[in-house]
Amino acid sequence: QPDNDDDPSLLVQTRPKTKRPPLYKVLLLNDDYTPMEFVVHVLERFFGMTHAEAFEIMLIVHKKGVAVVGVFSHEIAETKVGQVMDFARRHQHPLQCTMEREE
Ligand code: NFA
Repeated sequence: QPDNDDDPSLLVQTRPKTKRPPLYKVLLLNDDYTPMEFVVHVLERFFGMTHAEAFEIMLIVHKKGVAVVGVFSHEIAETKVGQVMDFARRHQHPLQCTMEREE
């Protein structure tokens, strides 16, 4: 039998690798036309926020240009982005929602 006891390339893995799947930030972007109340409604409807929470986050987006409105698995994040974009388009508002992998 070959003896690999002194080959360092075969002995480097010490920790068990239990890599978790990446998470994705869902971002809401400001624009000049979408009504504030519509954005508040979106945050209540699709992100489970109370009216007060939704109003607070809406104002952050309005003032800073963008905010993270939730962090999800890839599949859930894609669903949220799609729901917001469809809802905005159906109401003819230019509201933009995107997702970004967390570092
Ligand atoms: N800036 C928009 C307005 O003044 C409100 C808004 C907030 C739009 C957050 C998009 C996102 N009507």
